[in-house]
Amino acid sequence: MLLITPRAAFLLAAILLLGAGMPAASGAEVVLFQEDFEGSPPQVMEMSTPLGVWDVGPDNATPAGGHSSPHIAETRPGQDYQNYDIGRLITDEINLAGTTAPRLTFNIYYDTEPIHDGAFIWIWNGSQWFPLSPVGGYPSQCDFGPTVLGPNCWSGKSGAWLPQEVDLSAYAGQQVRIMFMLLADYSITAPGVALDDIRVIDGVPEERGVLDHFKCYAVRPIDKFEPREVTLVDEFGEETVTVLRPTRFCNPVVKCTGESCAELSHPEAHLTCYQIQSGPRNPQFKKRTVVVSNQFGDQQHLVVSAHGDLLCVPSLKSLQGRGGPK
Ligand SMILES: [Ca+2]
Ligand SMILES: [Ca+2]
Repeated sequence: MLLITPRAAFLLAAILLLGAGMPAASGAEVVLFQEDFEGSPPQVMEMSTPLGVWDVGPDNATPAGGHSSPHIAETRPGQDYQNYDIGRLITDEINLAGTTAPRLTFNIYYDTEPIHDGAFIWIWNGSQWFPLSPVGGYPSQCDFGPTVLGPNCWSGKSGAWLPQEVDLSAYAGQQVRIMFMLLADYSITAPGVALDDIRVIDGVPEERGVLDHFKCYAVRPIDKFEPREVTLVDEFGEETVTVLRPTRFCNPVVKCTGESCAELSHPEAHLTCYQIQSGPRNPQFKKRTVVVSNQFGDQQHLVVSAHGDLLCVPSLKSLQGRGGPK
């Protein structure tokens, strides 16, 4: 989303181009369940019982950023979990009637004994529990000892809050509950697991895949470009930036792997990218870790370390302009 300042009328044109160059989203997101632990009581059926492991409170121990502040759900706040802990946080019932492609998203932070203690999620469909797996799979395989089979899990140190996504399409039309489980074996403990921003959403996947790949070229402006100030709002926050100059022009590109080539979804949609500079009054950028999955690898952990330095604006292109060979 862009907030337009009075001095940034040019971006209004960019937004108009966004409307002209790219189709509107085909279906709005429908939020079926949302729990950020900021209100009370939390929408959970079971948390502190039977063994009193999970609780909700202000976050005093995890890295900054990556979740809604200040409250989180965490195992044994202020202390390590205990040997043999079985911590179950089970949501209220979530109605997936009428959904087509429901998905669960949440943020997790964990610091457990590697392998032998860890967390995982299951789903209740009204009659039975089934294990769930995040998109891209769990990062570890746990071994809780001889009495529990080793499920895949989140275990060891996450180092940061990590966003997770789980496909719930198999449960469309059903009434479900989600269980977040921490299991600990008989020795060695650690701070535990924290959760926040649990959401179940429908109506997203068709909108994916409408984005083409882009190949970007270095450009310089022929006409003088007047720097201007705009305010940008995204999921990392709001900042006011100065748009300095166009530096890249990007074409949608057909990419072939072996003999298989993907067709362009929107051959008319191009990008023009501008170098931007963060304004002096913006708050200091807090580093955060994101996990991305694409054809070059699942669950790639990336540290986002600085304010944005490039703004890419959807653009229409004409080859009839000035400027030398076509
Ligand atoms: Ca929160
Ligand atoms: Ca242990």
